[in-house]
Amino acid sequence: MKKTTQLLGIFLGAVWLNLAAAGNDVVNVEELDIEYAPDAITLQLGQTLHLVNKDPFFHNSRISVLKADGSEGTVVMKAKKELPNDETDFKFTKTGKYKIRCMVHDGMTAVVTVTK
Ligand SMILES: [Cu+2]
Repeated sequence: MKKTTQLLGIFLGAVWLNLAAAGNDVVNVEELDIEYAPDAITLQLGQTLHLVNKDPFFHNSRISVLKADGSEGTVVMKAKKELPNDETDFKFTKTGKYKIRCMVHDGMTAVVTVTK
């Protein structure tokens, strides 16, 4: 009986984790055909940006602060080589606008708006 209870606890824990992962805590962005899809992303503080490389070659995404004049400021996530099917998670710590840029594909960018 004790073992059954333990197993049930583990099972319920796994279900809860799955539900949490499938909920609103994650915002998915695909890297496909040398574009970010979507390329305009809004997420709330606390949510995780989840990048998935769906292309058969690598990307190298960097995230920086997007300034009012359109230029890029402080880098908040250093460029990271993402092989096919690689998944990258990033959590923003401040509200504002950010730019995701692939360092190997000119013009492959996305804008992220982080709200409260
Ligand atoms: Cu790329």
